[in-house]
Amino acid sequence: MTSDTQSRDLTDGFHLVIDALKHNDIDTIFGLVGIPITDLARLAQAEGMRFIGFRHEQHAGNAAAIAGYMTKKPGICLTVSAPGFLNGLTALANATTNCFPMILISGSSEREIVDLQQGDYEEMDQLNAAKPFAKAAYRVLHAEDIGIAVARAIRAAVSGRPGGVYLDLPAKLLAQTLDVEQAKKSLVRVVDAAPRQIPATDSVKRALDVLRGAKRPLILLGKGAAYSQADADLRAFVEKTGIPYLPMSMAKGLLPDNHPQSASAARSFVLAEADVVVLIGARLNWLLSHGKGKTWGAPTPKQFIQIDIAPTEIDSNVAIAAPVIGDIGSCVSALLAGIDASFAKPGAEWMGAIAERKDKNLAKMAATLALNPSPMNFHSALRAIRDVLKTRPDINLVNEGANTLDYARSIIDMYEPRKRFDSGTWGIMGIGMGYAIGAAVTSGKPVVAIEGDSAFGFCGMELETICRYELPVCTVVFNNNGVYRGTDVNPTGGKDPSPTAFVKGARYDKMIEAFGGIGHNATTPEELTTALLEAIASGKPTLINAVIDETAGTESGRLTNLNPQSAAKKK
Ligand code: ADP
Ligand code: TZD
Repeated sequence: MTSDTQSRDLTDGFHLVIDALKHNDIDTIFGLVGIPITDLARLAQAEGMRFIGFRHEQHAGNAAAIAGYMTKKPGICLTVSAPGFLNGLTALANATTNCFPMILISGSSEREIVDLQQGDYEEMDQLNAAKPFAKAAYRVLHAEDIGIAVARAIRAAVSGRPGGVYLDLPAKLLAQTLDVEQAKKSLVRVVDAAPRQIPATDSVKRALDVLRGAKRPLILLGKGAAYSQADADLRAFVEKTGIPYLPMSMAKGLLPDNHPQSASAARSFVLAEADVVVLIGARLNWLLSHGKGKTWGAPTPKQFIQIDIAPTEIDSNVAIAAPVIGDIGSCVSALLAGIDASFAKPGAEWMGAIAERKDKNLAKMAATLALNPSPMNFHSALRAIRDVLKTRPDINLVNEGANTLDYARSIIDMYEPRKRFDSGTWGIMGIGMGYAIGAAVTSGKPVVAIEGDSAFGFCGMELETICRYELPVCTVVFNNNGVYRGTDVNPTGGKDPSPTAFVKGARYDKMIEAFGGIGHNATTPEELTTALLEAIASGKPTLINAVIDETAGTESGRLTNLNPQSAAKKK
């Protein structure tokens, strides 16, 4: 080093990455360290950011994604190169699929060696690998570009339809030096990262015209509506129009599930019978039977009004009569402005038919929930949890599994927005502990994670992370000894268990005890209630092994029809 460079004040790539994130009010990184980013994580902590270290990158990525969904700021996940990056990529793809804003930042190996495929440590062309799974992907080669790259990544993640963004940081970049003054000037603070997108007035008028012609209208709220944080306007729109609504699973709580206009308990009926459906931040994908077929009461013609920020979502599966393109807040407030005293609320016939269906279905469900079979089943266990959670609407609920997901979604009511996090658009298993950690860290509130035993297995090692950071997470494992159920046997009579079977009578509660957490084994709804109340009151990392009848539940939960059936019979 010359005396000239020694005398100048220098900074480097490590510092610039942290400075650029902090410059944009990002205060938390979820990640897993190693070459070349260990010092980056250390520096983040030293500079006052929160670094939450995981045991596997997929869960760090899931935590970042759910933090993004909760806050409308991109969640940050930091990984090492090739394998660490690939572990995080599943979470990035899941975030993009679910429209959650996150940024996966990965260190990468030497460009010259990677591009000539000369075999570097953890060699991989990560930028190109990330592209199909991300909304955008960028690489930074010069320290003076770090500021603009971070700004670009933030804007790409949160503007328009949110999604996952990949940022590739080659090892050499982190060590590059830059003059402090020049470095300061290179930082970019993103102005208006997700600008309002105002819908065209003619599209609003068209939507109102269609709505006025409806005899049996229905509003469908999706997680895009929950994400938009337009809570007051959404509620006003539902209440002013008087239209019954259905929340998609993560939109539960946007209006409290016990709202009189909720049609959840008459879901099949309203989907089949409605003549005009207002989709607000919900896609007509498999979760809504693609907007056609028996679910939708075919061949009854339906008219759809669809509010979405992504114009290409319109007409994805069926014709949309009235698209309204813009951010949900702006679209809903524009529609609200057109709902005056002349707007006729839905007629008594439609509302009466829904109420009748609701009463019938709720009475049926109440009878099932009142049963106390031994061993406990999904219903009696979920009744116990429901009754506890009713008293704590502020608690975050994470939920995955097959039967465990399907039953919990319909049995457990939500009362506040953005408190329910689940398998989402992909129906993915393994999000549980990542989402639980992300939700606990982001909200500072307790989390209850209701997990199928198979689902939990994808992410169980993160119990150590939960214990290490002393997070108020109570995991309830619905243990029925297998994937879906625990009763399958090997048809050959051989020693290997069936593909769906697990060790019988496993004690998942012992796992958390290994890390200093609190374990409970619950075999009755009463034991489950006591354990859950204690867990919530203590705020301590807890795992309840809820022993569920291994014959309860069905293959693939409610998705049995998606399993291909072989027509050929083996002799
Ligand atoms: P669900 O699974 O709950 O039905 P989806 O994930 O299928 O919901 O749909 C969410 C939709 O919301 C996506 O099409 C996305 O483009 C849209 N979206 C997300 N954020 C906004 C926003 N702020 N304004 C308008 N639309 C949004
Ligand atoms: N792998 C991944 C990543 N996601 C998946 N959805 C699956 C595999 C397939 N799968 C399901 O769709 S549900 C499920 C698997 C393995 C587990 C169901 O068993 P469980 O829940 O114990 O979690 P229940 O309540 O006992 O049905």
